[in-house]
Amino acid sequence: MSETVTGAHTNGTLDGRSSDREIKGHLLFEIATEVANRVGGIYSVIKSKAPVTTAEYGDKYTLIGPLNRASAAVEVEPLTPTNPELAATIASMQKRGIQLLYGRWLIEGAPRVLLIDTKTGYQFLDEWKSDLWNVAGIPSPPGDDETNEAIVFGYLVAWFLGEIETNMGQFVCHEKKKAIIAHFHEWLAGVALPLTKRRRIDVTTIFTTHATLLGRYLCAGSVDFYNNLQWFDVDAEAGKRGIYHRYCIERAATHSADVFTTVSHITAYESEHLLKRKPDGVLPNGLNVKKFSAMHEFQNLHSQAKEKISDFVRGHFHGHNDFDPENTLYFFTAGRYEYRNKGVDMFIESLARLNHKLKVSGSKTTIVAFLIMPAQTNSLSVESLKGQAVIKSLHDTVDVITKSIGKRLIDRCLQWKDGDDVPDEKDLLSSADKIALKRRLFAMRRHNLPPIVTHNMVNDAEDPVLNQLRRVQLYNQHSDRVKVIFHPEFLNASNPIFPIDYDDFVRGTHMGVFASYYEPWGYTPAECTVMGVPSITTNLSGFGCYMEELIENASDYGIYIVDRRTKGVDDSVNQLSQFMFDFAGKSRRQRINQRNRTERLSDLLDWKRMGMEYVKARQLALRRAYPSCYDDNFDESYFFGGDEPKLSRPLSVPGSPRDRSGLMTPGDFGSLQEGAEGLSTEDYIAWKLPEEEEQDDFFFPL
Ligand code: G6P
Ligand code: 1S3
Repeated sequence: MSETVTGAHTNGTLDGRSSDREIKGHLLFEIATEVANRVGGIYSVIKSKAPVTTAEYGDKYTLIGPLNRASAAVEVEPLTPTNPELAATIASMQKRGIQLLYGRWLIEGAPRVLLIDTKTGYQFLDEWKSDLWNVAGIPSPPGDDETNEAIVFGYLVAWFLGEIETNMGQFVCHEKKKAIIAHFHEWLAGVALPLTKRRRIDVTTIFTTHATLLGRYLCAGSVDFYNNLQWFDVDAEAGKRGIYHRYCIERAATHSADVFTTVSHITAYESEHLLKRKPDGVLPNGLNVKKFSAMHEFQNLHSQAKEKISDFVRGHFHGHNDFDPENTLYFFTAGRYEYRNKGVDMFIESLARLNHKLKVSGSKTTIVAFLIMPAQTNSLSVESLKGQAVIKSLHDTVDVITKSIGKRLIDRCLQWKDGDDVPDEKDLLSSADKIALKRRLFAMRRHNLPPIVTHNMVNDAEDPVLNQLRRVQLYNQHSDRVKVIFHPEFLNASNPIFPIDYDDFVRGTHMGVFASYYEPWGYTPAECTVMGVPSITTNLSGFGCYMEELIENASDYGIYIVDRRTKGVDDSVNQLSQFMFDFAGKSRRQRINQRNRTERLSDLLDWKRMGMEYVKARQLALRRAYPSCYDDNFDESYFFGGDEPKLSRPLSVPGSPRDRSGLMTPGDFGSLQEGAEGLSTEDYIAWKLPEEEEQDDFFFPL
């Protein structure tokens, strides 16, 4: 027997909601496919948010995800549930053959997680597929493993929610009943939403989309996406791309949730047109910001990490180290390999123009530009391995020689008598040392150019990054002021040629460049900011719009925003290369000052501020599901506390970021406070086509 029979629960009201659920002490479940399982940006969201959410909810907060045994083995410590209704629910599902792992996610905040082994639910796949068609009209053609996984996971989550809600009812029937919030992230975790609604499970739901399926697909093609958003025939476009059934899941999740949110205003605008529901609000992504006790600490870390990058660069360019390390800047882009969406096309074209500008201006500065994006590779290339090996041998030989020079110098000094000359350098380097050094120098000779890629690519001839580097002739020639290194694999400290963790790498660079065309939020520039590294982003990314709205003269703070909205491609490329050129002209002192200012923006991105939007979304979900609980006596401070978050203002540039005294949180751009005076859901602040823009639409004085 499948759970479809037992999971349903109604209590007689029209939408299945009881009027006497207790709001205070409610439970929160957050459901995503990336719980204790790193795939992309959603993992960063839930992991970095965990400390603030567990601080608020304690053990009333549980994250639910599919079980990935390999990553759970290192990230999760198994626990026995102490909460009786949770234990009863797990036991009941286990009795029917579903395996679940309950435990503590070993990250800061240590949230409870419930990982469901979806493999144990595949026995019901066919039944669930036909049920999905019957109850929600969602087709599920054969052969789409990702959708099958989403269906099985969705049915198991709905099963769990139905069970726990039933168990809650039984357990607390002599007491007041607690409300339950189920917050779902992204369509892959969204199948449970229409089921929850159809089965009238007594929980209130939030759906947050981190991108739209159609948006991602359309942007990756050659479509003028933003100027045509209103006009797309969404069903037809989804059908043409073979994703109609996935689109149906996403749209059903959007429309079934009590509260629908997304991560930025630009994606809210996109969602309204592509998913046909205007989001109730925006939940921007935050970071778990670690403040140093002294400003110079992060500057020191920059210096140390830069040295690690320089070690790698010396090896990579061996035989061609004809540029001055003191006059070399490290730029980078990183992320999921979406060539057009992540703006890699624009970055490379801009690097070519930057190269030209630096050459004609006679600049002595060299830029080493890294592209860190995982692609299919066979192995590290021999050239890359050799590069690091010859430099390592050089270091080893120089270490031995240095020691023997020291010993010889001591010996010579001990033998010294009055009238003797003071030992000089000819006595120090033996002929054996010279031969050893010569061997190392010969090994460093190279007749080819330093490679532009560190790995052997599976698809070298068709790889878009390599092809564009070839087209613009960025070949690491001696005369080039811009050198390039494509590292088609994420970084980690156990990498044999470039042993550095991503965070250290970012700290050691001078600038991150993220010229995205499709970027609902964009963690990469946000991460740069909290590490005090200036970055370039665009006004088509959620992060770029957010910072542009919040800060006057954002470039003073190391946040450069390329206009990809109103400018043509050529003009945007010129703007990007000009930003990089101007940055390359800064003195070291100017760079240090700018890093200090950038780092001071961290507070703006801290979950301690950003988390307020999640609080508002949950409050709205409860208010919509259980309106009768919100009578005149309801104490709002239960949700919002008494403290107003304050914006810390960098002292070095007066008047910016924009001074907003009083209660100000990022979501005040939009509104999650239904009915609250002065807030409107009418407009997407920071995202408007220019001809529509009106000064009055901004909530805060400019
Ligand atoms: C940090 C260190 C300084 C170092 C500087 C290099 O600020 O504290 O000691 O000189 O980085 O900055 P640069 O922008 O040249 O890498
Ligand atoms: C999405 O991941 P992506 O890189 O595919 O979600 C991220 C987290 O919300 C977001 O930062 C990013 O822009 C989206 O695109």
